[in-house]
Amino acid sequence: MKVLDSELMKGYARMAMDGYNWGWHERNGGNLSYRMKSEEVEELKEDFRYDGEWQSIGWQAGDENAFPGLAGEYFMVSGSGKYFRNIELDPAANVCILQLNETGDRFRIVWGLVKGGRPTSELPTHLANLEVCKARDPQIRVVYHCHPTNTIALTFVLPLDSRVFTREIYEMATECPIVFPEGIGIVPWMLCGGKLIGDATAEIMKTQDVAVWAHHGAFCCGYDFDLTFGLMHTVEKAAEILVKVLSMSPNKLNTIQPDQFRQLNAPFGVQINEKFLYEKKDGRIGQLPE
Ligand code: 2HA
Ligand code: ZN
Repeated sequence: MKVLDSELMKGYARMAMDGYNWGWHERNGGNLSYRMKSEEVEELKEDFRYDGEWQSIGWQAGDENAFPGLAGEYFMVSGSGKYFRNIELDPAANVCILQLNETGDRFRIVWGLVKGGRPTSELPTHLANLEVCKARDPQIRVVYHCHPTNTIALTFVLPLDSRVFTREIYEMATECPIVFPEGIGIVPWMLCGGKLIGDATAEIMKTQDVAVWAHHGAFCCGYDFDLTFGLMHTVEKAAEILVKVLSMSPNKLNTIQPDQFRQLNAPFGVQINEKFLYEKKDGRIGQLPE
């Protein structure tokens, strides 16, 4: 089968367009990677070419990237400098499928980027995340990076502390702790595109599905495009409510209390991490645990 006719390509392009339509992909912002299933590789292999040169994964000076946990695997990845708004229009020019070598430290392009280019500048972070996510749960295949407006705005006014950020987001929508009971991790501002920020993000993704990059954007992971997009959408929706609340008042008159969150655990089959359910002194938004 041709890659362009596959359900995988359609699902990938739809997610890219959804993110663009939500305003999370200005210019060439954001990137999306998918670790392919072996049956998808088998089905699409006839459309691959194996004459591409093996290339190193890091593009910043001194970066030595190796992902032995992903050796030999295939990934659908957006192109560096490509615009999400063009992906659906011309997937073959804006997306590629790459294969890692048997030691996981080189890749070659087997499909796509037909007008030239490299995979996303954030490839080290994507592969670092996909590697730890695979070790945590082999069903996790999608890693998504975008620039969601309200989530980013909050990184200027909330303490850059995973507990506070998560708790304030949780309080904005009952659904949040059910969708991401392990909360949101925070990466302070760091140089993007390199190994250091990749490692910091992957440290979070060992246990959490969402990582916010202060003053930049967010990363999330999931089993498939629907779940991963839905996760980002849920976080950003709650962030938008918080921005509205903060624009009215620095304090909340009413909110969801820790014991009310705990009531969600049994009926929804989740275990909300207790570190987010600390007591607060008053309704002030952004207070640190005692
Ligand atoms: O330009 O979003 O973080 C792509 C990015 C880099
Ligand atoms: Zn970015």
